[in-house]
Amino acid sequence: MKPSASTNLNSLWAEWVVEELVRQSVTTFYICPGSRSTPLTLAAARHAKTRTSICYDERGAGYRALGYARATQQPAVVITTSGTAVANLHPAVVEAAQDGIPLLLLTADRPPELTDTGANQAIPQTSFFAQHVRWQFELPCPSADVDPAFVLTTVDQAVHRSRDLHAGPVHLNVRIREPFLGSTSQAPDCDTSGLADWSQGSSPWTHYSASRITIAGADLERVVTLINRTDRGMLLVGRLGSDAQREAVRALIRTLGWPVYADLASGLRLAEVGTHIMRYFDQSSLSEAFNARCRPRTLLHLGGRVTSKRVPLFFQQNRPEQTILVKEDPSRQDPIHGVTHALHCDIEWFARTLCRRYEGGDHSAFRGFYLERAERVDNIIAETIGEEEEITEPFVARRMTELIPNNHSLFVANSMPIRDVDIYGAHQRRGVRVGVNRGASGIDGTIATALGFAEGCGTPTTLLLGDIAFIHDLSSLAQVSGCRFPLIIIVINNRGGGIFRFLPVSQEKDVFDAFFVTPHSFSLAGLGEPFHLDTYRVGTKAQFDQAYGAALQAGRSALIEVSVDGQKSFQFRKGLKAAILETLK
Ligand SMILES: Cc1ncc(C[n+]2csc(CCOP(=O)(O)OP(=O)(O)O)c2C)c(N)n1
Ligand SMILES: [Mg+2]
Repeated sequence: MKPSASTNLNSLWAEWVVEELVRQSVTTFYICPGSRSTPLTLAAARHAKTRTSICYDERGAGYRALGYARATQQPAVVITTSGTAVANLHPAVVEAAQDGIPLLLLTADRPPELTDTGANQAIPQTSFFAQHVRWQFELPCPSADVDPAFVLTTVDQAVHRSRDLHAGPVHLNVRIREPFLGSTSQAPDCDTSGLADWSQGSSPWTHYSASRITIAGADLERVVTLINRTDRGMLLVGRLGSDAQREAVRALIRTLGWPVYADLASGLRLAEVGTHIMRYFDQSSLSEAFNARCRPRTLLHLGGRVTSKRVPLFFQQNRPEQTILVKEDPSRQDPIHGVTHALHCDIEWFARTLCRRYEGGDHSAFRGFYLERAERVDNIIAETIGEEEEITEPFVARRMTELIPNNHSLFVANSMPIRDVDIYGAHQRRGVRVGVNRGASGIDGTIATALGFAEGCGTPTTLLLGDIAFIHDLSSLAQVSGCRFPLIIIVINNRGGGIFRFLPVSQEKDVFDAFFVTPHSFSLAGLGEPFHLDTYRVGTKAQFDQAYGAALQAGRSALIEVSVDGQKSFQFRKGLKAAILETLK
């Protein structure tokens, strides 16, 4: 690219920043309107190779970028003006940091002479996200005295730090002095001769090699020997980041022949991967008789942590002799303090290596024990949900996973939706990509994250969320119709936070409803209309099939409000749990 002649250094630096991002294959920009960020916005908007979306609010923009990166492992860029605009990015930054998701923030800031002077819309922005970012840097006000290559190497480092190894959020605070609009018709007022070669080409200034950590020698031998020698092994699969990882783990599942517990975030939970997946382990592990017989000697945990509370509890009470944890970043992931071997290395490499090195015995008896019970539990769940005439939350979770087409993506909100899909979800949906925000497990930003996830996957997407999570992110409804891929929002309106019914505080009758469930009588479907969404109201099982089927067929973004009785769904889950325990006796 040839830098356009500009008498305004702000424009020139902004053009370099955007061009270098594009050369690093970072082309998705979520832009929030504002004045101080004008040069950045213009550079992104006018670049031929960027894909830009306008977001009205920065909180939603941050989450949308997070959702995009969840699907692609590539950062999207968020551009904001100064002040509280920056502060609104905080929740998404925290979620990205907790779950190792790339995110690139370009926040415009005032020049030093307007900092801490009472100037309008000026807050301390330097190091604003301090402990939550992988890297932060301040680009000073553009100056002819500064080597232009500094701008490019700063961008290269920012991209590298956001997506390599310990991926996560990166913050570039960009100081900009007025005027914001520069002429593009005159010669640039700084020496750009050092960029001559760069300008003629299309490569980034600095190529960073992608890192891949492998282990060797005694560390690898020790673990391979343990795995080869164990007679009762179990595989636990948490969040996996990429399709390449999933393919490698699928191959490992076939090679080991061990029983497998696949978390919803693994992307394997809803798919049929051979006959090794133990479904409903979460529910099965409730039976003491079952627990006594199914403790593995060796637990091999690949990827992120698991959604279920009961699964870690099971391993705390039935400790395996060895717990081997394999994950790609160095952070601790061991809330029950059970890990005996922690391998910080590339998951795909490890799975493929183990496939080649595995010489263990036949685990079919141990696996069969699990699978036979899983099938019984599966039947009980299908029967019980089928027989119940009223629409319940587990029904919606299960039915949605039966109806969602294989080329769709699915985003599931925290609170009961993620638990219900994890426990009751069907398992024939191999092509469906699944996203969840389990880094900090917030109920916020869910609609925006699902939108970004749809854009990252490049597919129509279904979002399942609760009414309070929906209300939390109402402002993001304004972004939905601007998305190129249809988002079908299924909001389960049980009139408050149904999850709290499972907690001991539910017995504190004087405060429970008002302070925890936070009941309301709002009708939510109508909120879709002003934002150009097709709307559906559902109160029965048949209506659910009809509405979801129609929304899928229409191929447009839609809002489906499913009204359920929260107390009845709670009782239904209790009954189902009792039936599962009975069958496992
Ligand atoms: C940002 C944030 N605020 C508060 C919470 C605590 N919290 C967890 S679940 C929940 C209620 C969610 O209600 P809803 O979305 O309707 O789902 P339901 O429990 O009914 O399935 C709340 C407030 C949280 N996890 N994240
Ligand atoms: Mg609710």
